[in-house]
Amino acid sequence: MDKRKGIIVSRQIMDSQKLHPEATGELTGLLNELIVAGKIISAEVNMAGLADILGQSGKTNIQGEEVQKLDEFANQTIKRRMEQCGYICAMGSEEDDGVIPVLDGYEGKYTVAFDPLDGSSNIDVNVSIGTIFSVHRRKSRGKHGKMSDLLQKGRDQVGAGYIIYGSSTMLVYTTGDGVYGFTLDPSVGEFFLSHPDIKIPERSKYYSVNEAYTKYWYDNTRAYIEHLKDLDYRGERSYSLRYIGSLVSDFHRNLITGGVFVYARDKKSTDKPEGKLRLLYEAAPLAMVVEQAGGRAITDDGRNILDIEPTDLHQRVPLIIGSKEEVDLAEKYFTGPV
Ligand code: P6P
Repeated sequence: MDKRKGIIVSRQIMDSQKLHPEATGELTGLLNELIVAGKIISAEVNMAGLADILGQSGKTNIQGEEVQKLDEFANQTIKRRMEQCGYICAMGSEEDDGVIPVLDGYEGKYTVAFDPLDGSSNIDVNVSIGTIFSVHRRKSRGKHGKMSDLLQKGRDQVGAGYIIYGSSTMLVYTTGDGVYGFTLDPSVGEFFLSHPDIKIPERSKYYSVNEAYTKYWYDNTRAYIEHLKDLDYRGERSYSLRYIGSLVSDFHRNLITGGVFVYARDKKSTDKPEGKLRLLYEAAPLAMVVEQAGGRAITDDGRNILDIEPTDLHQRVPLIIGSKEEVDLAEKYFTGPV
């Protein structure tokens, strides 16, 4: 069936809202604003090679990383829409230092934390990249949102998801009632439901890890990866290594086909003792998506990503995320004797 005659994303979001009689429509409005931002970013990403928007902006972000021009564009696009949508009280972005306020008089009851364009090192070589977002209900009182409204654990998210700018642009999100995937038809500028109720296969087909770091891994990580290979060698399982170096792309492929993504702590990055990936706007939103799809997300000492109490907007966290069987196996390796 031509899915372009199917369900559009605004109807799906409205249907999800109807499951919650107490809902006031603000989360629906917020998601629709994020979707518009995604469409704007998608158009720019797809023209990147032509529109002199590749390359570095000459700026450095809070992480001390070179900011790509498209990073900056994506960040500004989302901030401009969010600051005046009236649904949120505060924002946090991978590209910005602290709490990003909304326009005076436009405060709402949610917060959003986002990575505007994850995988930006791949932008100039035409590899898929993505926007990741996480939505919480504000907790504080008073006019303006506070950092405490952003520093909430993943378990308390009311919505989470990502937009992947790849061979097609897809939105994948959850509000706690399953995971839904929509594909953008750029000819009409509409997201159509293409992946209803996504469930991640219980067993992985792929494992995703940067094997160049093998010498830097701690023993349990090395033992776990070697065990996956051994299962393959003994014919008990069959894996392929797929590692794009773009978290959203590696996660999305594993979500659809079954896979486990591993970015544990290592001895390589002394400035990143907790690993490279960020909790609030990378690990936690993807952990909500994967749990809603039947998978799991843990740290390399067995903690559930969704139960970690954040202490800093940009805190990093080790991440093992994907198919239940392989994450269960990882938990054994990361919590038991090696
Ligand atoms: P490495 C991209 O820079 C990113 O933050 C994630 O999207 C990706 O999974 C990871 O870094 C890749 O890191 O160290 O393997 O290059």
